[in-house]
Amino acid sequence: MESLQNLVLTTLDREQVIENSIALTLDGAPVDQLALLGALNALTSRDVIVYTPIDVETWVLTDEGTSIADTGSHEAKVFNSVPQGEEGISIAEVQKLLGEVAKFGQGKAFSNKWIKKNGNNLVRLTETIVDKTQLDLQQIRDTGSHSDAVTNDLKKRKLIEKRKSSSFKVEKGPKFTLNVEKEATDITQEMLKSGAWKTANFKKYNFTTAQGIAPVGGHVHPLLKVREEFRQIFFELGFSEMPTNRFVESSFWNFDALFQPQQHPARDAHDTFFLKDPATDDKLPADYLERVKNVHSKGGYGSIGYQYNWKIEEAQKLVLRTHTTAISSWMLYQLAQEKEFRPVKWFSIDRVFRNETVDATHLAEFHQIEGVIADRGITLGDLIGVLHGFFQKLGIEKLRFKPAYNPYTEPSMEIFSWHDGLGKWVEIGNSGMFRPEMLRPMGLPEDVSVIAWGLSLERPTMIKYGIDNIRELVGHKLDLDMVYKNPICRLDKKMGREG
Ligand code: FB9
Repeated sequence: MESLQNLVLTTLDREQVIENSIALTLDGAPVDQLALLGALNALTSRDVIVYTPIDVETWVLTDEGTSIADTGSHEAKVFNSVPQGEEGISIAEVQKLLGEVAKFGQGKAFSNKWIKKNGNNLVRLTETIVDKTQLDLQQIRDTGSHSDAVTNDLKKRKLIEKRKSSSFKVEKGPKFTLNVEKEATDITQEMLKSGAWKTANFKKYNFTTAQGIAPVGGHVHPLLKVREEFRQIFFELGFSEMPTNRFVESSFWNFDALFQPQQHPARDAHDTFFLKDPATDDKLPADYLERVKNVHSKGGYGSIGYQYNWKIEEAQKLVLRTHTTAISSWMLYQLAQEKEFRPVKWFSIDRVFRNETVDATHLAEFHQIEGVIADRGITLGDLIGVLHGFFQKLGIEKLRFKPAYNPYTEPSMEIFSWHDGLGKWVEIGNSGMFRPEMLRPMGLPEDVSVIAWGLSLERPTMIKYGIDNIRELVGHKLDLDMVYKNPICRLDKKMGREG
């Protein structure tokens, strides 16, 4: 910046005025006008100079235009490839010699009456030519201008384009001087100590043209945007959120309390992540644990149980929870400890972990969305009605239910919705009524039943944002631009038809 300031001052001192700064050079190279503007503003702020912008539109050559200005036009090259004499040269030969140039130059060479067809050959109509296109382009390269007729033709042929160049006329200001003192931009410790701050020349704040730095804020991940939409839907339906901030769970709450037998394959290390240290949790409610042990091994409440030797060691093993239903079971147990039963509508949306084979749409973890309703005498019909109400909020009108199996619900149903795009029914979740073998040992009253359902957060999110591979949505290879730029999420009516 300073060398530019010196260049302006010495030029003004020598020539009194700079008619057009486009002519200025520094170290033999044209001066960048944008950089020069910074120097001019600095000098203007102390009335050393005054300047007026000169906005000029000039013609500049495109890459193809530059090549023609250097080596001749396509039509001239076609003419030069045709030998003197009546025989001429075959059209095929010219195309072999010149390739694309022949295609572009032949027509113009005909219209210039430089060549003509003779059967399959081209023959010359004149001995010499003037390559006007090349000459016109060289003039534009040198002067930036030409007649309208020429510039219109060359623009149409994409050989030139218009460019606006900003430059400046610069004159001496009322306080013109060659000895411009460097402006101070900060008060330093030295200045304070020496007292130089008293006479220092401080640069004025530029509140008019300074480009502020765009504040970089945080960005919400699409999964969390969709989670928020689902949270609002549950709140609208009168549900309260369960406290799911517990990824590590005992096998007791994750499996045994849900009447999931200890030899169930889902409890195998191939399907579940077990912790090494700490490996177990022995702080489990002894009386409830005894009732769970009995219902697994001997049955009860009308059930024959699984008739196996239930082991507390299995129940104490710590795992990464495989479903948020571990929290639902803990919450229902807490509810059963209250003096008086009260109906509840709970939901949760949080991460769960499964030791599964990963693929394009499945990772070893996903977010489970779960709804739970406990009340006296509610039935499967209530569950179906609630599911219609819930999915209607997502714009999904057509549901079908297919009998299924879950260890902890009976009956259980897979939930299907009609997918317009695919023209078929697609699975969108799972549901059921918690078994008595799960609820009764908790101490819930005989007439209380609990309906529940679940789905994943990733599937609707991938559909909403048109993401095919789960690794584009989560993981260390995520394109953060996607997080910064993805639109807000509204799970509106059309979501169902796309979903
Ligand atoms: O989310 C799933 N599919 C889905 C959901 C929504 C959607 O679009 C939006 C509505 C507009 C599109 C698709 N599924 C469940 C079905 C499949 O994707 C399935 O392949 C993957 N499932 C996960 C489990 O896979 C290991 C999705 C996840 C899932 C499955 C079951 C539950 C929760 C999540 C459950 C439960 C449950 C049952 C009874 C009681 C309590 C909880």
